[in-house]
Amino acid sequence: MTLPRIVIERCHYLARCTEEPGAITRPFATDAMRCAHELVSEWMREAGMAVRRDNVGNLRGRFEGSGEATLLLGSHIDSVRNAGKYDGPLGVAVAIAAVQRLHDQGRRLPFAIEVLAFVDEEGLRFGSTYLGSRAVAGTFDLADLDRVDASSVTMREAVRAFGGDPGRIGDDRWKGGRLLGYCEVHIEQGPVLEAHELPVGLVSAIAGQSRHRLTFAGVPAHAGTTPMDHRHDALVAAAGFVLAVEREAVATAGMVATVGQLSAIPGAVNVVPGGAVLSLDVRHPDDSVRAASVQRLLAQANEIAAGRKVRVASELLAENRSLDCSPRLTALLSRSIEGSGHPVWRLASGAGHDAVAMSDLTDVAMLFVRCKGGVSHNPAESVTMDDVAVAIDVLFTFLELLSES
Ligand code: HGY
Ligand code: MN
Ligand code: MN
Repeated sequence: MTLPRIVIERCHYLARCTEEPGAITRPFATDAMRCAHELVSEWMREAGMAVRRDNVGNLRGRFEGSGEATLLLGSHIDSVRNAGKYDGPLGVAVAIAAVQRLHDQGRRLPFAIEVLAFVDEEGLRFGSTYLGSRAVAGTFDLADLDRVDASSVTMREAVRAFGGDPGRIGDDRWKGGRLLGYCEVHIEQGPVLEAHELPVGLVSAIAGQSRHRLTFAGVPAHAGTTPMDHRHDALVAAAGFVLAVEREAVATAGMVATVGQLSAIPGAVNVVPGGAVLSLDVRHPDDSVRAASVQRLLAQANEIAAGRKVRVASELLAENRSLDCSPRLTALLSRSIEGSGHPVWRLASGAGHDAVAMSDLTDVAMLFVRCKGGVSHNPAESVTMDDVAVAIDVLFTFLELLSES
C-alpha cells in the first residue's frame, strides 16, 4: 500500500477512537485518547521509532540520526466535539510517513527526528489550549492542573488517571539537546488553497487568539408568574452580548470572534434563566487590535448586564500571541514545495496550532494541505490522496534539504 493511502487510512482508523459513537470526539486523557495512543505508537514503531509517553500524555516517537541535534515534527491527536478526521491526525500521520520512507530506505540523517503526537491542542475538556506542546516547550502553567471538566474532575486527577504524574509535568520539557526546529503539517481549514487550485501552502504567520468564559448572573424565576418588567433574565443579557460580539468583529477588519458555547441555568423550560455561561473566542493577526476589541467587549458585557440588572463576571481561559514562522525553516520548506513542482503560496493561519506553543522552544514552520471547501471542525473535513502524496514528498524533501544545510 502506498504511503499516501496509508496516511488516509490511518486518519480513518483514528476516527474510530471517540468518546461519542457516531461522531469524532477525542478529548484529553480519555479512553478515546488511549485508543489513539495504541494505534499511533504502533505506527511509530513500524517506522523504526522508539516510542515513549510523557507525563502530560504526549506520545514521542524518536528516529535516531548520526548527529547530536534533533528535528521535531508532529501535530495533535485530540479533537473538538464532532470533529473531522484530519485536524491534527493528518500532521502526525504525514510525519510518521516521512520517517517511514527513511526507515524503508535504510537511511539515517545527520540529525535525529522526534515525532510528537500532542495529547491536547483543542482544549475541549478543560478549556485550555496546547497542553501537550506547552509541556514540551516548558511553558505548561501548573495552575491549569486545578481546572475542572464538566464532571468536576480536575486536570491533575485526569493526568494521573491517564497514567501520568502531574507532579512531574515539568520533566516533560524538552531536554534532548540542540534542536533544529519544529515543522508541522496541518490541513488549511480554510478556502485559500482550493481557490488557487494548490495542493499545499506555506504558512507565514498564525493569528493570536484569546479565550474567555463569561458568566451572567440574574434571578431565576417562574416563567408563568413573573411579569416581563420584573425579570432579571441572565440569558437575554447573554444574548445581547452575543450580538455585540458579532458587531465588534464585523466592524474590525481582519477580526473573527465567536461565541461557541452558551448554556442557560438552570436550563428548564418554565424557569427564567438565573444564569448564563458563554465562551468568547477572539482572533486577529495584530495582538494590540485583538486586545482593544476584547477590552471593548468586556466593557459592553458590563453595560448590558447593568441595563438588565444582572451581574457579569469574565475569566480569561487562554491567550496566545500572534506568531511569525521562522524565516530560516520557512525558506527551506519553500524550496521543498518548489522541488515538488508546485508553486509556493504563502498564507497566514486564522487557526491556532501547536507551532504557537513550540515557538517558545525552537524555530517553527508549517505546511498547509488543501482541504475540501475549507471545511474543518466538521465531520465533512476531507483531503485527497494526491494532496497527501504532495505533502509527504514536500516534508521528505524538507528533511533532505535540512540535512544538507
Ligand atoms: O481553535 C483553533 O484554532 C484550533 O483548532 N485549536
Ligand atoms: Mn482544531
Ligand atoms: Mn488543529
